[in-house]
Amino acid sequence: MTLARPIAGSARDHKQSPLARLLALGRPVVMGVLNVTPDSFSDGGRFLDPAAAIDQARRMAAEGADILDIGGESTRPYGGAVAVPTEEEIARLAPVLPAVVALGLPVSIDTMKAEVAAWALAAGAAIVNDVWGLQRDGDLARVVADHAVPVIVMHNRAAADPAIDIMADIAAFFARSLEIAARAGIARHDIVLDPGIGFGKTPEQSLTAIARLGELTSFGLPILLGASRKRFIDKVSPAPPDRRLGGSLAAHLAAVASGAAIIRAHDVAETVQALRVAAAIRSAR
Ligand code: HH2
Repeated sequence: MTLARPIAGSARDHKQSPLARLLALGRPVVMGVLNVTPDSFSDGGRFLDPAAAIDQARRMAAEGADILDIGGESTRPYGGAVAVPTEEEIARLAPVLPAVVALGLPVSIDTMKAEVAAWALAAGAAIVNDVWGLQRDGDLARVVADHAVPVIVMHNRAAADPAIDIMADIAAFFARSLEIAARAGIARHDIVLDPGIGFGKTPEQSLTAIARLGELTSFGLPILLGASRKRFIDKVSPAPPDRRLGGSLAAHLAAVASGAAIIRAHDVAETVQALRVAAAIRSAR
């Protein structure tokens, strides 16, 4: 596969990325989720129509999102995803992504495919979000390095194993991803780590990953958490995906208290409000 190289690949060497600028604000950064898919686990089909997707992006921007995370393939944390060919994934994104970029917020591309990432970066995306932590598509690390953009490295497993020490597994996975990234020439300051709530984990392991999130700060890299509407919430307090806002907020507040720098959420207004109130309470001590 031949992937076009950017014209000025490392011209950003001495400039801060838009993500680095957000992280320097010293408050949690909110990433709004935009799924241009028919089968996402919580909102599949709602934003497959380009006009509906662009409206949703606009709404999330108005509600205070700092980053918009757009995906054209469901990662289906709980299995059952239909693999989407590259052309189909790009065809879903093509009528939406340029309009989302035009809103002026940094856009991340949620894909595990190098070709889709290269296409999205050429179309103005500024961050790559890989739910396989650079370990699925062997070309993805090079695309990220060539464009000198930040990458979200998420922990994942083909299947959950309740018998393993999930924190040790996450740490070992990150170590492998960091090695791949270093070999490809990705700058360490461009890497964000994400324990991958709901991915290859039992609900109990997802809870453990949130409870022990602080341990992952030993990598010295920003941490992203995406607990929004995920199934572990249902295990604790039964509710369908669109009724899990309370659980999502509880998990995200706990994550920020443990050092998470970025929160990935579907319900942007409520998430921004919860984070602001939690911060105000902290500073009123
Ligand atoms: N979760 C989902 C998708 N992408 N990326 C990161 N970095 N972290 C996450 O926790 C994460 C992610 C699953 O949520 P959603 O996008 O709503 O569902 P689907 O993958 O079914 O479209």
